[in-house]
Amino acid sequence: MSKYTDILYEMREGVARITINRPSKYNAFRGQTCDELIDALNSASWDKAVGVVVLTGAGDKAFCTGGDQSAHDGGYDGRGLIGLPVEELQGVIRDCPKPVIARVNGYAIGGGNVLVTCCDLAIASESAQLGQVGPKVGSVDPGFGTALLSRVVGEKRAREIWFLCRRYSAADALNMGLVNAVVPHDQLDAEVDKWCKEILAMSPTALAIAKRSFNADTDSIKGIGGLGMQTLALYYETKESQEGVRAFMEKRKPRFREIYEESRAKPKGENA
Ligand code: 2NE
Repeated sequence: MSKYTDILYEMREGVARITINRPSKYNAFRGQTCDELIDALNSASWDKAVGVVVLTGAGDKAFCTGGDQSAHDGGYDGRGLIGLPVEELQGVIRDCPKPVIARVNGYAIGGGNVLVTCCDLAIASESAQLGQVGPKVGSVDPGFGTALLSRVVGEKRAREIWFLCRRYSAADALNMGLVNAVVPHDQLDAEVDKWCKEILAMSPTALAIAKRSFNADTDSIKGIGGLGMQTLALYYETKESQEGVRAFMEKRKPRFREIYEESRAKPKGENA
């Protein structure tokens, strides 16, 4: 019996496949999901029989839609600064000494999009849609979610993605370098298998050195993320952030500007 409730872990012919298994929540992660992903990624990282890790979501709708908004009440339901150890999760993807491939089978939104950004490679179904929602729902993923994204797609694009919160097709994501390949949905597994087989023929140690060398250039972003999460925890205590979560759950437009203007009109110390 599996020790996991929110994810699936399968190991076959050198490939560890980790699946976020919460399709009814569009594979959004809660605290428990993050902890299980961290545990599974650590296992795959240090299992010598594993040569490649594939990260994906269950079902056809979503890869991952980020933090589970139904478990967010001025903070999420798990451990860490914001109730979700996302910075640790992103760190284990980067620290894993093997290539981690995002198999993008559907929506990669919010923190889900950040996971795609952190993975070494990404292969998407034609039906996938990618994008950020933070400023639309009272959140931000500082660190890898912003600064690494700008390394991947360029500064102007990264700012557009965060400031406008649009959804991008898989073809758009390919054009901007956020994914490596796009294939028809029914060919996604065959394509992922092909990439895995090619990687498995390579020297594992050379791959590990190459990955760490790529990472070395952007590892300072981890520090920015830690600082950012500290700030995010304070932001989550504000009415402005909480309005974003409520509006999403109530399926209505958020009243951000009104709340922001009201808070600025108050004397110092009454802004929260
Ligand atoms: C994913 C997206 C674009 C889909 O839109 P649409 O219109 O196709 O479907 P709908 O109706 O919005 O969603 C379908 C069902 O999935 C749930 C919805 O509530 C809805 O449930 P029902 O009404 O059918 O019961 N759902 C989707 N995403 C969810 C989520 N993340 N948590 C809980 N339930 C979710 C659209 O749904 C969307 O934009 N989702 C927003 C995702 C979101 O707000 N993510 C969190 C961002 S913040 C974050 O990830 C984060 C971070 O990156 C770093 C630190 C902390 C947090």
